[in-house]
Amino acid sequence: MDQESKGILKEMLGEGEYQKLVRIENPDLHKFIVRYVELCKPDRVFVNNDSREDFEHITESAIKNGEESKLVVEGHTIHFDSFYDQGRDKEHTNILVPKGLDLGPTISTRDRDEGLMEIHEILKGLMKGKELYICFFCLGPANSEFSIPCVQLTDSSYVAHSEQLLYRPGYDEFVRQGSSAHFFKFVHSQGELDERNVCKNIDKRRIYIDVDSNIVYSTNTQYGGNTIGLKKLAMRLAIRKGSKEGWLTEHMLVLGIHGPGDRVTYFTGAFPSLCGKTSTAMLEGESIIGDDIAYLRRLDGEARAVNVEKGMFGIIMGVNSQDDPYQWNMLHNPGEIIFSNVLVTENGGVHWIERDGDIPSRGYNYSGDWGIGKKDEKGKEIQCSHPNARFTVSLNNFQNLDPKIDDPSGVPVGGIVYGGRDSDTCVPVEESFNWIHGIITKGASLESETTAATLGKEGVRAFNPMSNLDFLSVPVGKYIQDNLDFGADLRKPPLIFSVNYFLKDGKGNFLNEKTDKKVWYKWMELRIHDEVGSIETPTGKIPKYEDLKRLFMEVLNTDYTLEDYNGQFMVRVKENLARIDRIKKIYEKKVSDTPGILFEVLDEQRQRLNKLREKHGDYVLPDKF
Ligand code: SPV
Ligand code: MN
Repeated sequence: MDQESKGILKEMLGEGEYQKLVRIENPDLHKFIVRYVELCKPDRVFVNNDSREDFEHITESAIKNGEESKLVVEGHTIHFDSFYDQGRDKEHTNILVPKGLDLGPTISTRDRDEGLMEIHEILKGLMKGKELYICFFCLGPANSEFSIPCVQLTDSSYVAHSEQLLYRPGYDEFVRQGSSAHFFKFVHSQGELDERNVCKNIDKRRIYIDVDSNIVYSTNTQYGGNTIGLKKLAMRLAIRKGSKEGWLTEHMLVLGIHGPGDRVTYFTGAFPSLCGKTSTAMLEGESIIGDDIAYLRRLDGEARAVNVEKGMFGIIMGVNSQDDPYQWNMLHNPGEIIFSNVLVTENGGVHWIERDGDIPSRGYNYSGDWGIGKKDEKGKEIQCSHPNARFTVSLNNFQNLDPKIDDPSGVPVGGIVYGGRDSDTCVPVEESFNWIHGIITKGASLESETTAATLGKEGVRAFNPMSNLDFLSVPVGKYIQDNLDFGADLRKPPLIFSVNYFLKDGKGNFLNEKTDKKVWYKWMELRIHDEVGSIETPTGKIPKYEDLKRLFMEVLNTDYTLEDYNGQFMVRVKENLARIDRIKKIYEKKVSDTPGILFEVLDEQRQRLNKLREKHGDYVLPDKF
């Protein structure tokens, strides 16, 4: 580092923090820090070297600053985001694109020069009165081909605390890599806060991703999905990096399914929000590696996956003792948990939508003092907790954590699962014919029906390829091609499946129990090892009745009837044809770089379905194949 930068840094940081920082011999890092400390003007700077005292400084600051408050159970705290800051702000989350780069109409972008000018204007003096936390992390396991070092600058102790729970520490990795480190950088400021310690200037909420310099900026927001740099913001940087280097960043859980004997077969799975991703990752009797983001690489001709994170920022709505035993136990034991946007009861406990027990008649929530019947400005009733209320916890707190979570070479991927909310088209579980067929008809064709918990109209099918659309930073067609290429020369590509937990009968009743998914995963596990047969339909391979009957008895101790099977696995030709039309139209109209093979594979599927329709009509039972 040149003398001038050193001098400035020492003055800004004070001797103790300066010494911690300069142990990392990386001039780029120092310049970056000088630049944003000078611009944002925090009162103090804290450098976190991952020591116990430094971790404690952050957790204690969160309480002292009022960003979190202690709850009655040891280790539990509550954080609130502004009433208007309860989810990802898609409108103001933009990839900054230099002139000439076109990512297509489905990706939200902004001119790079304009965006950088605006965000630097917003950041001017924005940390006045605050402490700036400089924290180092590692995405993926340490000392591994997967690792990406990251530095986070934030004036929010809640964000720093959340990241401490969610990501692997990275200070030592920065020291080790010195000036050779290529790292992602995040600058976050929550901006001015009101008397409730929530953001005041939501109109200046911006999340800008500069893929050119690998810097992400986030201002005037606290909600984790907008601020926790290493989560969805880093995903955009990693997707671009992977696209250049030949690996994938996916919005996927990683799960170990326990087969016969001691066999554990690993799956990754992509599901849009509120489609059963967490409950799948937390399947009883199985083991979790991750619930949200995975990197996939080809190592020695094999697909391998890691969890990018080491903790969970989980949706709490609907968690109950019956369906979610692991989450329930974790949430009801002492341990470090940050609850966000749930109801705090009068005795310092918490409550949320669809938790066991009665809803307390009053308490405190994201709207302030709350009582049953409270309404918002538009006259809409405010529920006890926000539908997107969450808990943040380290995966170490779970009894079902898989021992391979930190394996530097990841876990081998036996199967990949794509699932959306679909009331009338896809069968509960189906295997694709091969990698290309799976990527195109399952991943690239993924849709999900909107729910009451999301904004906008209910029941509208939203196109969401690989459930990754919100996070793409390369054109959609290029991303599909990267996925196709990934499987091309693997020794044994993972099998690709679709699942649908939301199929309904004509009267609007669900055709499956929530627990049925346990059986689907055991069936897929056996398919991967070729230990069970299947039936070929025009859309893929479905289970045979006898196999499911046996598995339902073994896994759930229930009698699975032929009537249930027929209702669930009937091929819905008409709806499948309509789906192909919808997907094709989107790719034709909105994705100018769609790989040609996508249309070929969809056309072949259409022909198979038309042929079946000629012979057997629109609704065809499995015994016809
Ligand atoms: C999701 O919405 O997919 C999440 C939560 O995992 S967020 O961090 O907001 O992206
Ligand atoms: Mn997610």
